[in-house]
Amino acid sequence: MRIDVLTLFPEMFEGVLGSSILGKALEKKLVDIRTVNFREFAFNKHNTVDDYPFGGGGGMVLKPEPIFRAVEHVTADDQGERRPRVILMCPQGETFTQRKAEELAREERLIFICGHYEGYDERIREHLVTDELSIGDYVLTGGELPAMVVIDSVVRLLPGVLGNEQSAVTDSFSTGLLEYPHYTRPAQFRDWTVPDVLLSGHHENIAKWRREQSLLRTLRRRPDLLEQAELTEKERQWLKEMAESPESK
Ligand code: 4FD
Repeated sequence: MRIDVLTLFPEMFEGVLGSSILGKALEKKLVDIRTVNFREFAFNKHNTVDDYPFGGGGGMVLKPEPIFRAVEHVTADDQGERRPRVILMCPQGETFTQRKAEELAREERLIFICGHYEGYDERIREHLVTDELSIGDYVLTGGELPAMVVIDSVVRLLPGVLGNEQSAVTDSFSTGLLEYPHYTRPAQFRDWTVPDVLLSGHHENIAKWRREQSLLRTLRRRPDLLEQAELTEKERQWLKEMAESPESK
């Protein structure tokens, strides 16, 4: 996969792209990520990339020319085939989810546009962008952090990026339930012990306990997820009983 990021602040990406699993993925050439400062494509006297809004009002608006030119620059050698996804990070976009990460991970090319202003000239949205994404209902100073969030979640899904061990974690997310509680040594820390079942060595009981904990945790924290989750009829019935009787399990 190749990812181009159009930003006025390429230095913001250095730490994130150079560290941990993303850094390893780049080193191993499992993904090629390039940042492009689109100010380099503002061919006017002061290299301005923004301007006052037509019709008045506060704030600045990102001009179309530098963004269009930067996208045309990074796609200049493209062979045609599939048109790359051009993703605009903005609070009014579609909410980003694991499902969307899985969809983007199947692409061979992604282009991110990160803005810092009140908005983008609407012609960028209409004639350049294929996807508008938001990482959640809050406003940040720029689209860079949201783009890094999306890139991280997509790249970790690419073949070879995670070991087998960790890729199982993704599978458990796709069941649509929250994770069960994890414990490691020591079996007793201060006054706090680990649930007996986890020390029993009884794999069937452990699997049953973990499934119940996942179900209960999802019921209490994210009941909205239960509608989409893959549950047996027995599990739905059990959850209904748990929801009705507050005796905690
Ligand atoms: N929730 C997000 C994305 C960008 C952003 C910006 C219009 C603000 C939050 C266009 C307004 C860009 C998000 C930059 N804040 N700030 O994903």
